[in-house]
Amino acid sequence: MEIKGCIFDLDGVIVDTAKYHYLAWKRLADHLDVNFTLEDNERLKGVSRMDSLEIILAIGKRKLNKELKEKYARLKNEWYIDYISKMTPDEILSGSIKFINELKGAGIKTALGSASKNTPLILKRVGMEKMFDAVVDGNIVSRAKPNPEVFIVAAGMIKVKPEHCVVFEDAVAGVQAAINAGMICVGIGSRKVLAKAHYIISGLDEMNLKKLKEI
Ligand code: B16
Ligand code: MG
Repeated sequence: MEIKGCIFDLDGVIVDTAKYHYLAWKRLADHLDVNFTLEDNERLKGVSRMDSLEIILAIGKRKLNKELKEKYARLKNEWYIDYISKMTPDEILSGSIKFINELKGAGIKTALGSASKNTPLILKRVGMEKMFDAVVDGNIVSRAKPNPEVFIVAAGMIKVKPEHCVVFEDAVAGVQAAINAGMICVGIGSRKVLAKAHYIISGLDEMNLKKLKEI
């Protein structure tokens, strides 16, 4: 297979914002009297904001009407924005910039494919707003991973057919979205969790052009 495009998830692949999502969700869970643990937080990775709230409510066996759900999702996001507004380029995960520049040098197109509506703010804070040939996020697409929409739209924007794209993902829902898009998926994390990924690494610092071509 000839690789012509690489699509990167944001949270967990380029930056570690999962810790900030956790702090903000934990604060909301405490407020709602729901016992929410770090282990529970794993289930929220790659999942949309409203679906994440639904998971937390299910954990606490709580039921809320639509207005209250919207209110709490907004509140969580305000707290989350307080955290990410203080992010710096030091928070870019190791190996990301080096690998993306290597791809560019080889003429391989790059795109970002994230569920987060806060993608523009995060990219700005870490100084990566001009890094990718295309950015597709939760403001552009409406169907959450594992729906493949985010990756299909990204491939369209960089004008590469899905079968020539490789996706880098850290979440179960994201790996499934890449597979649903008909793309090769490199999972970032553990083989046990990301069982469906075609290849597993622990972070982009383990990846380079030579390895990519051997996949
Ligand atoms: P927001 P990714 C995802 O980002 C996160 O992994 C997930 O935990 C979060 O709920 C989702 O974005 C929505 O984020 O509330 O900022 O719109 O992994 O797809 O880059
Ligand atoms: Mg992710």
